[in-house]
Amino acid sequence: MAFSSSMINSFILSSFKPQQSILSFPSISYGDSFKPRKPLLPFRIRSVPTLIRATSSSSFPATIAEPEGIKINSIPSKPIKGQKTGTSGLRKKVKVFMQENYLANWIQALFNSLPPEDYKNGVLVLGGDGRYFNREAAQIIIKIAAGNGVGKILVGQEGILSTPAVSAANGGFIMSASHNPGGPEYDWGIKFNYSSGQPAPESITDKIYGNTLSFNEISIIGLRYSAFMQISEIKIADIPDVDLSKTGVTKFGSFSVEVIDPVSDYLELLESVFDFQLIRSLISRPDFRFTFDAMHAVTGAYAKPMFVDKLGASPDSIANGIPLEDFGHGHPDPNLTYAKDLVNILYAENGPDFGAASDGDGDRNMILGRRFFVTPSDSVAVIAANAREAIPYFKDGVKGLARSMPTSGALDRVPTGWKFFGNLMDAGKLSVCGEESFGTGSDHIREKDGIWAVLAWLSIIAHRNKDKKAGEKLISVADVVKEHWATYGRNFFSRYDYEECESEGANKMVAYLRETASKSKTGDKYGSYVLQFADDFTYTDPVDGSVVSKQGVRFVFSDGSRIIYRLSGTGSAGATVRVYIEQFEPDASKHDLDAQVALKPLIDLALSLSKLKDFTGREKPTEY
Ligand code: VG1
Ligand code: CO
Repeated sequence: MAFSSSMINSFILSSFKPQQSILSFPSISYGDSFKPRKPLLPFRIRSVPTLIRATSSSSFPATIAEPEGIKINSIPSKPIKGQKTGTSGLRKKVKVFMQENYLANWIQALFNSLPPEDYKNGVLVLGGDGRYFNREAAQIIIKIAAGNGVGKILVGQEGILSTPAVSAANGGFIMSASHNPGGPEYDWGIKFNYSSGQPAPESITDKIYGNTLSFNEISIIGLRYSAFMQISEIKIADIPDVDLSKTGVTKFGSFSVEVIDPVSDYLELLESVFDFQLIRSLISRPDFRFTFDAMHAVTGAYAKPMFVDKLGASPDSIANGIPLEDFGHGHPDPNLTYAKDLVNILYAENGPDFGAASDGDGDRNMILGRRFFVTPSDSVAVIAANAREAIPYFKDGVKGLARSMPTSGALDRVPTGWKFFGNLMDAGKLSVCGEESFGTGSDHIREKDGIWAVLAWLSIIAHRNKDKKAGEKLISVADVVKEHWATYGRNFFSRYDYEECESEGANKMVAYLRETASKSKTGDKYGSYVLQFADDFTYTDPVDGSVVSKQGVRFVFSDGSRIIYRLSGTGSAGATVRVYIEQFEPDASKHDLDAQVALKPLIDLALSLSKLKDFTGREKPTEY
């Protein structure tokens, strides 16, 4: 794409707290050396005096440390297999997490993996999307954090704090399985965001995984000394459950828990990024109708304060605005399948002009115009193209743009998962980025941000219509996207998901594809397509040089068409096969074709080339 590395001027937020102004940095271009954004470790937001004194005891449960006024117990535990984090945190069925010590082990392993100076007596943020088991999990996490010497926990009221809001507060724990469904039979998950609020890199998550398995080693050494030390321990504070329903501070000796309003700071941050006055002027027009579907997930807590109270939307423009533990039996994934109700509203006769939805933890988004769906790949491109003129945060231009590898053939810069964007942002190389999986965001925080994307789109539409008088036809979402295609060409894109396949078949298929790719050579014919190259994507982080391999098998053809195969890293059971299909079309007369029609020959090739049906037994994808 034309935007790949147009690095112009830059400006970076200095830190999260109330942004009076956005700091302007002198012109920086790609490749220059510059100072990374100063990392603010999540546990160092405020300092709390050191009061923990370690003591030893062999009584059971053993008292191992005595912060002023509270007792800390040592609970014995054994290693638990399978706690490896995937694309974004650890996700399992809620029943798995409810097994004895399952969550506690992982949290303890995490503290065992961090340098003590990063958390001892420091402040930790705890948030979540309101799903089933978060209440119990919050209490477990609070007690283990206290047991390990954290000085203070900031927790969202009722345990609610969206992924973007936690990132904005420079990181911590997020209790969420994101877009996966919730409830006793469904999914639970936990993410850990580190440093400047970005998802923990693999160097940390690998260490945590190692520690979940190495409880044994500790116990073997311990055997030689004492019967009690042979058992690995979870350090847990002996304090009562904390009331998370009201804001305020509860003190337990030197440790404290502060229940915070989940919305205000995050809202303030977004006010410093966008021109709220401009957006308000659009939303209050009688000839513009807006609707937002919170899918009974975390953005329910943000939608009214943001869209209604600040931006003047009518209260009935918010659908499913109350966060529920089971998302109202829904699947909080903002796409054409799971946000079908919203799609029906926008495609109905005389539907609204603008519709949006967000996922479980508020980091994904879907944007719709009247009878028009904006693909996430187009969304990030359109935002990037219009950012400078419509969004004050980008008034001096954008520093850089990136898409995850499956999102577009143009960049091929980062693998799948937001964790790979954080370093580029900290290094001042990246302003706007997106994933085909309904994730869009910028360097105002270190996560994708659903509400940010909605505000970005509203800003663009508002900007384009700001001089339109009442009665004049407004420039619509569809107009903006079509104009974009006419200028840059259209990338037809589709993703096929095959959920919960049997792992063995899925793994065999990937192995087969790897082998096919490694044997292939430029010029090989695949029907009417001529191969440019095929490989298994490896990503080298340009900032710290870390390398991740096996990120997706790619077949790229001479006309720029691509087929990519990878296994999901966010499922809670079995294997999910993802097939990404993309084809570039410069000819504007073909831009109105349906993507499935335009991509039919390539989709057929993708299925035959992989022998997907033979390996997985699946006739049809699960969605899309
Ligand atoms: C999926 C998406 C990926 C996204 C990840 C986390 O991963 O494809 O683009 O970053 O989910 O998003 P996978 O490995 O299942 O393809 V979220 O909103 O679940 O934190
Ligand atoms: Co999410």
